[in-house]
Amino acid sequence: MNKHIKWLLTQYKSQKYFVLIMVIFTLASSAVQIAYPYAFKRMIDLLNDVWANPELYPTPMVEVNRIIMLFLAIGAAQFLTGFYPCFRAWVNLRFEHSLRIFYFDHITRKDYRFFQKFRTGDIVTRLTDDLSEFPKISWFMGSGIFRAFNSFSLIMFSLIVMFSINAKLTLLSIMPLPLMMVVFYFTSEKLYTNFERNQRAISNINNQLEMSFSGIRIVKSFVSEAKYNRFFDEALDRRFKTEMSVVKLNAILSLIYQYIDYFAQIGVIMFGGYMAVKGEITVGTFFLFYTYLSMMIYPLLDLPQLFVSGKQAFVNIDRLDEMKDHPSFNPETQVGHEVQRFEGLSFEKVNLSYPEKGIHVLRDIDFDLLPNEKMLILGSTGCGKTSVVNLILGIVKPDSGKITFSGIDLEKINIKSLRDIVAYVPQEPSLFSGTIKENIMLANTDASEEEYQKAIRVAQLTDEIELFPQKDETHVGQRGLSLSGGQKQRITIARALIKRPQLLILDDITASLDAENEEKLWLDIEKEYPNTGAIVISHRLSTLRYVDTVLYIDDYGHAHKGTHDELVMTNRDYHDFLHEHLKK
Ligand code: TTP
Ligand code: MG
Repeated sequence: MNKHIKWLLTQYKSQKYFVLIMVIFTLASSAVQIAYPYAFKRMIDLLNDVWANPELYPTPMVEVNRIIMLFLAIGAAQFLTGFYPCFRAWVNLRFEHSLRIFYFDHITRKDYRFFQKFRTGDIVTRLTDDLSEFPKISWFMGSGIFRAFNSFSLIMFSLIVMFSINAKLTLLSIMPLPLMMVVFYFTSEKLYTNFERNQRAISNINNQLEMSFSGIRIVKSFVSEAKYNRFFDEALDRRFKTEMSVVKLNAILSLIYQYIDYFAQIGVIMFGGYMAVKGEITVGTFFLFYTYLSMMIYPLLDLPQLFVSGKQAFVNIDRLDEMKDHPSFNPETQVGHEVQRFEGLSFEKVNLSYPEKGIHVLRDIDFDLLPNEKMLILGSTGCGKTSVVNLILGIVKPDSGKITFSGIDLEKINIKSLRDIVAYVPQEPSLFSGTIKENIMLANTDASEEEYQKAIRVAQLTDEIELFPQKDETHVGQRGLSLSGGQKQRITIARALIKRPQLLILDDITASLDAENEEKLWLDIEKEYPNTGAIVISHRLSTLRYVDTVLYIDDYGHAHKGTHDELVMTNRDYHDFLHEHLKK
């Protein structure tokens, strides 16, 4: 079965009761629409007959009253089916909601390579515009398909009634049908490719916007506003062109359809009129055919639209599935051995490269870390310090070699349980929209007020928070735009501490704490969080005072571990590296 159809069926199954109500509603609404002209035809024929053969109708008012009752019944049914479009819109929303949750959930479990491939703006477009805008997925699944089903049942019901009254006239009236199919076939392919191009242009623009605003400070500091404006102009220009071609094609399509409608009506008037004059059909039948046909034309033209909007929706489905199916290292973070305690860590001949950049970063790395040990990673910029941390957190996988955590192979560990006992302060801290307190509590929503106060105290934030306008209830922007880099990082340190981690990883805290505050941080950690293991990356040599051991990564990607004194004595490169640093 076609994969899109399968996809749709799975979605419908998840909402089967709503779908069932929609089916019933749709059939009822078509039946009501069909019944109205039919009652009219009965009335016309009756009046005509009463007028022509009054002797057959001794009590004509009884007959008339019966038809009036029929009209009243149709009116009542029409009232009920009036809620149908409203219900349909509601079903659209349900689909939109459940799909967005489904794909969002998948995306949050992706690794960094996913986010390198899909820019934020692109992901946002796929989750919003692709899902909810007019001819897109959720509209298609509810309104699109059921409007088509409505059209289809309306046409079928009309045809049944028409055939049962006069087969010859019916056949003559539906002749334009094949013509429309041909027209559709030739235009749809083109519309499909244009639509896809248009969607790409929209994503592109959202990316540009996202990039320019999230990096607005960089743009401004490099005085490159004009360059960005030009980029944006070009992107807008592309979108304008693709959008125009979709509009043009749509205009041509609707013009063609209008003419088909026109010819079909003329046909009925000619053939039907002729047959009515000859007495082959009654005036009521002529009326019925004319009404049914004009009622049918629009749905008939609308049906091919289903294929068009279907194709559009299928493009969107593919775009969502492309994200969902993008391979990730840890798609299942919930499986594997659970670790409860941090009982040390070891690297055995670990190699790491970034194939997309063609660089081999870490070579045959060997080291052990004991449970309560504090280790400093030193090395020149770009030597692979952050990469070591990423390996431990399971964010990247080694090319070869083995990493064990608490004696268990990292490959076999439930990564989520590992991340529960390890806290990580990234080199580039990021905050979420919300208050400072919310940002810190994020890591441990069960933390008591006391725990919270302790964490901000140890992160050397207490005095600073006093200075904020609303203390710790101060809102920080989407990326904490109103805070300094150092403030942001100290908030992320507090966020890490509130987890009471067994292993704390601090990636380059040099910028956020001066020497004095760093000393306070380490003394406080020792006091308030005793027996916490730590891996620290720092460019400040004074950090050496607070750690037990050093992992030095040289410029060839080899690692050397020992106490500072041991390394100075035995490793020439380390000696030189420190020497260089001291000069700075
Ligand atoms: P890092 O591990 O980020 O180096 P570092 O942390 O030692 O550097 P810094 O002191 O500046 O923080 O990167 C090592 C190399 O690997 C570097 O050339 C960049 C590259 N790299 C990638 O290609 N992709 C990645 O995702 C990362 C983290 C690094
Ligand atoms: Mg780094």
